[in-house]
Amino acid sequence: MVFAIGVFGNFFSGMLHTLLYSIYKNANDAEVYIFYQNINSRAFGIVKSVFPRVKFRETDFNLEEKYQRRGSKMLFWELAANELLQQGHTNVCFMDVDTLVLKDISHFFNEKFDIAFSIKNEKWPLNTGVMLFKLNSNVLSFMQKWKEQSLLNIRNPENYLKAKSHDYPYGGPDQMAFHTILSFQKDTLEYNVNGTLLKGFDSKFFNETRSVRITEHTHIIHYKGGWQKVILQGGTFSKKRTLSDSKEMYILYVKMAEEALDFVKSKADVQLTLSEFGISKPSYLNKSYEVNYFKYSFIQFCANSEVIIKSYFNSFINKVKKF
Ligand SMILES: [Mn+2]
Repeated sequence: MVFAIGVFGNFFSGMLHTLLYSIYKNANDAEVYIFYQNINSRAFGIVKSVFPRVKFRETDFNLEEKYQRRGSKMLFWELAANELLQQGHTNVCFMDVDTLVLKDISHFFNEKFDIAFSIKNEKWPLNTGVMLFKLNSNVLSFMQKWKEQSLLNIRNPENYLKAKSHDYPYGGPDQMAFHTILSFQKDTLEYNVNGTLLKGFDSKFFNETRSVRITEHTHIIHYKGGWQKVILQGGTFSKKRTLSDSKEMYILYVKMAEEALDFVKSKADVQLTLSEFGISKPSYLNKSYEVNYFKYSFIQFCANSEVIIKSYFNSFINKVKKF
């Protein structure tokens, strides 16, 4: 099987070495393809050189155009699906870069489906961050249709607002498109779209987006949305995603990022720090990864105060401007 990952821009590229290392460590039989664009960091260059089995493919979409940029994931995925099938690959896991692989997932391909997606019982039931595809010409047509519908949602201002609104069950233009094409219904797991069989799996298996305990079912964790601030900016957690709910997953990520850094440094024989990947180990975690809650509360307090002070400052500036 193949893991296919699209990475656009320097910001998210910082998470790549940890993901690649997790695949190397936990799913070593898989092949890996990276489709990337607009990444020019030194760290990325080093990462490219230390995973010789990983295939890196630079794309040249017109990402200066904002609609293309917003739809970059679907552009990457459709291109990747076409190229991978041409090269004779059929079983492909497409995934975001903000993920970690904890276990081999190839056995999921024994199930009957053309496309496997994840669902959960929440306001936004679908999440397209990790999906499994058995590539064939039907599936490629599906992906083309899905890409086109996503780009339509991006270009249509009304749909774009709906796609991101908390009042609708989508959480993004490509998820909205997927919803529409399937005529998705919460309690239906199997769909047939022009001969393509789509099957929903509980998100706990290969697209765990929630802050929960890691179990024997957890194969891939998807550190989506609110996590990125935490991981990439060493920040603090929110009311919706608390430190106590997230602790196990967060410590796993920080440990894996450090282990991955050591691996990269030893292979490339260069000096490199986690901060070059935009990742920081927070000061409230000690050497053995225990949380110092006193420190954490203080850091959270400072972060909140900063927000409050900034908003006071901005309103003050605005008043002065008006005056
Ligand atoms: Mn993601």
